[in-house]
Amino acid sequence: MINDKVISIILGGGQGSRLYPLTESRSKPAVPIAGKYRLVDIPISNCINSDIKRMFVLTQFNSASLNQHIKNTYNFSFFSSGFVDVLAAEQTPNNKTWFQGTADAVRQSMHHLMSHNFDYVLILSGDQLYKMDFNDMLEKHIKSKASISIATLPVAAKEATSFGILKTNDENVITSFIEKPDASVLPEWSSDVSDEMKAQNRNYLASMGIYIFNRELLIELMKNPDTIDFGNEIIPQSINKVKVLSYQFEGYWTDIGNIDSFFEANIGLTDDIPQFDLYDRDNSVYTRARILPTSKISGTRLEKAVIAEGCIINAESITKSVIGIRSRIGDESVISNTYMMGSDYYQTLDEIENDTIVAKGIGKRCHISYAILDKNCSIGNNVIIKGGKHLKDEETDNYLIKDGIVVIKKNAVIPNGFQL
Ligand code: ADQ
Ligand code: ADP
Repeated sequence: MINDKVISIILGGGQGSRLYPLTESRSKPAVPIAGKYRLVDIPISNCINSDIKRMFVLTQFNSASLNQHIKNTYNFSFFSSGFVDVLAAEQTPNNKTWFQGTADAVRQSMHHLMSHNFDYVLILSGDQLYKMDFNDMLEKHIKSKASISIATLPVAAKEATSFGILKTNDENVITSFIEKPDASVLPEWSSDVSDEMKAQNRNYLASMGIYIFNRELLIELMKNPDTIDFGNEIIPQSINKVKVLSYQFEGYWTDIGNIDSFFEANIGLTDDIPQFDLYDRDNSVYTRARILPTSKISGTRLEKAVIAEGCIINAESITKSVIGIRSRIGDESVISNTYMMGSDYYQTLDEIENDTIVAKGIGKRCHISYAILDKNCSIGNNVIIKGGKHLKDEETDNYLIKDGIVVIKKNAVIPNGFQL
């Protein structure tokens, strides 16, 4: 089987500064999404569903939550050669610097790869929401005798400046590539796309940051210490030197690298038919199997609410919101357009009933909208948090406002009566 010849490298994140404060105490792959998963579960699930079972997750910042999650979730059977290993930036006698860019991160991990048998390396980003069958990409890569394949997707001009943009010939071979082009040069970079894409004004072919490299080529490229990044150096320098194939993808794919896109991706799951389908019998999204009770809901009007296991909810209403594991929401509270990540643990009844401390979860008579509540937040009674474009960017010990979205930090305590 060809997938036995593949090792996957998941780029788990540099500093993750665009997702701050969600990355304040954990590495980006460990950021909780969709009420019960973590970011890294998306590329790992795509690999498992494609029968690719050897993965390295590269991260700059080695958090306890990432290691714990991977260790407790992806236990491959005794008879399988599968593994998911976290490789954190490490200092060795030969290398005193941390990962600089994506290529540098892969370079520093090559010695771990070399002890395995493989013909192809599949390089993935850790902050994207999508489902893809990598086998199809791999088959096309092999069939066309390419040295590198890049998954590509048509995008509109507005987004094109944040991606690597490319052009291909009739055989889907990439003939030119520019990383994050300036808007002024963009018109020269449009491509002939399908009628459906044209109708949506998606005329630019973007790199999805998903690459297949042939083993010997990657080893050779990694010998040059001056190339730091795939998008800035490795890819543009390889075009017209080796055969670089474009693998066209037209399904749902979104980059969730900043607070705004992270919020939209999560709230998008509450749509009637979400673009990212978690209810797909052929492509499961895997995560840690927790022993949690069912959710208990009383007197709450639910409208487009996605609710994870183990919650105790007495709110008045929950609209267009994702409520994560072990969340507790008190009487008469009104929640809309909110992603609540939930709690890592339950408090005892004594703790919840103790009036001198604010209990975990959301108290009574609160109004919360356009917010992300990180894990283990304690929101008192009568709290009003109304995000929206009227709010200016701001940061305090307990919260950060970015693009109108209020992010309540992990473990934050918001006192009774607080208003924003
Ligand atoms: P960007 O996403 O801007 O563009 P980059 O910042 O290099 O590129 O990140 C790619 C992935 O690698 C992200 O998941 C990031 O978190 C991770 N990463 C970055 N530095 C890392 C490090 N030192 N260690 C581990 N992981 C790291 C890239 C391409 C574009 C393409 C877009 C598509 O360069 O051409 O269009 O991806 O999203
Ligand atoms: P995050 O999801 O924010 O990255 P972690 O993964 O570090 O958080 O923490 C989650 C784990 O920590 C869970 O397994 C949970 O059981 C445990 N945990 C954290 N705090 C507590 C606590 N105060 N009491 C019991 N367990 C806790």
